[in-house]
Amino acid sequence: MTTRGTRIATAAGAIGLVILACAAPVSAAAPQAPAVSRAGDICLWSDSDYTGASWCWNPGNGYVDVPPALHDNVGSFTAHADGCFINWIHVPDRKETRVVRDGDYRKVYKDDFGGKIDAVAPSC
Ligand SMILES: [Ca+2]
Repeated sequence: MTTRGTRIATAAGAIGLVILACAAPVSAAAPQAPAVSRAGDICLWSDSDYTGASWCWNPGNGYVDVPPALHDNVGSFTAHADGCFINWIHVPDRKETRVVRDGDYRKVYKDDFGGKIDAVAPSC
């Protein structure tokens, strides 16, 4: 009787811990605004002066096609990581690239390579 009661109490305690562990990350992530430029990211905006639709890439993501809102439509960017902007001429053998270095930024980029960007990758 005593042994059984202890087992149930232990099981209930374990379930309580699991619920707490699952709940914590959700409440911690909720206040985060989208597309905040963090260390280690390259962030792109659809308009100049870091405005409009935005999206951030991290080198750990590997090669990524930019979202539709930013395809051939990057108005500004900030880089807090090294990377490579890619414009595909003919997949997979012909591309134009621009090396991006940690610390690079452009307030106005659409009249340059920003108007052509299709993808971001860790290196060119
Ligand atoms: Ca393009």
